[in-house]
Amino acid sequence: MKTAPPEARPPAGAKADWTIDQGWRAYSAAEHQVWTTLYERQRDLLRGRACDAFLRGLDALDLHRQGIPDFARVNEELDRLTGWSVVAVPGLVPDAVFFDHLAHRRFPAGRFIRGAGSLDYLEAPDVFHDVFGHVPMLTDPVFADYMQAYGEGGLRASHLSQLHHLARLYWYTVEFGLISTPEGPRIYGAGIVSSRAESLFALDDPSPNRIVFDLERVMRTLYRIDDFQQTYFVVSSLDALRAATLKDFGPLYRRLANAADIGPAEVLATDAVITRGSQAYALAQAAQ
Ligand code: HBI
Ligand code: FE
Repeated sequence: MKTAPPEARPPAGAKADWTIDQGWRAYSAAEHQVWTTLYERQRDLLRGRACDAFLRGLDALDLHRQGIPDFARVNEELDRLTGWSVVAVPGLVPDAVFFDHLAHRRFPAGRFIRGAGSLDYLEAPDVFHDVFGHVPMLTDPVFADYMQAYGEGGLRASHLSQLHHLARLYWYTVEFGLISTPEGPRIYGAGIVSSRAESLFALDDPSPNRIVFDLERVMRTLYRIDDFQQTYFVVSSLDALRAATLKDFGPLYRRLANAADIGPAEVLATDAVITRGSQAYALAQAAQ
């Protein structure tokens, strides 16, 4: 995940906390149509693939009604459910700004939406990635607690220069996390649910590893920002994910300071392996 340089100032028109007005009335019919196209495609695909908490959140917030959701309308229900709100930002914001918003139950979401010609890939998070991908899970009280705890941890990690370890935790849970269910792994990560191809790849493809979530292991594991993940981590429950982050990270950070990074495709002898991937996809991509 690329982030804005730490010394950056808010762009013109943004407030000191980098928020801007969503300007919902300014969206064109074509932009609303892009949302509706993406929404309808993913909603059908995710039945039976996304976890229950995500699907419940998607329905509770009624994100389909009028194309790109009006954050003010979404926030009425979201605030009632878990005290979270969505705030519009111009794009990626500096880590410290991002963590401060999360610590105060505000999720920063891009206001722009990808073009109709590039439905399947985008450089920076757009409103579909942020609101369709991230916001439904924020209706779940346990995940809502986790995201706030992550923000508070991020503010502390910034001062301990352990941000890169914490960014991996975010990447392998909030963005690309899987959760185990009696029917098998299901998706909760925003980067997966907002991508048609990766919603299929993450669950069905024999290529990636699927390994039981372990906090320290995840925080040592490098990740890809330019293609499908080579390893997905599977939490046993949202309660377990929250519990993992509600403990003191001090001793963990001290161990991490001397621990070697783990490659994105590596499988360790100590891993609880659900799927040992072939990495066929990544190898084919590398051979191109
Ligand atoms: N800013 N708007 C926005 N959205 C993000 O997801 C985001 C960010 N800044 C930093 C960031 N993510 C990552 O560095 C997190 O891992 C902290
Ligand atoms: Fe994201």
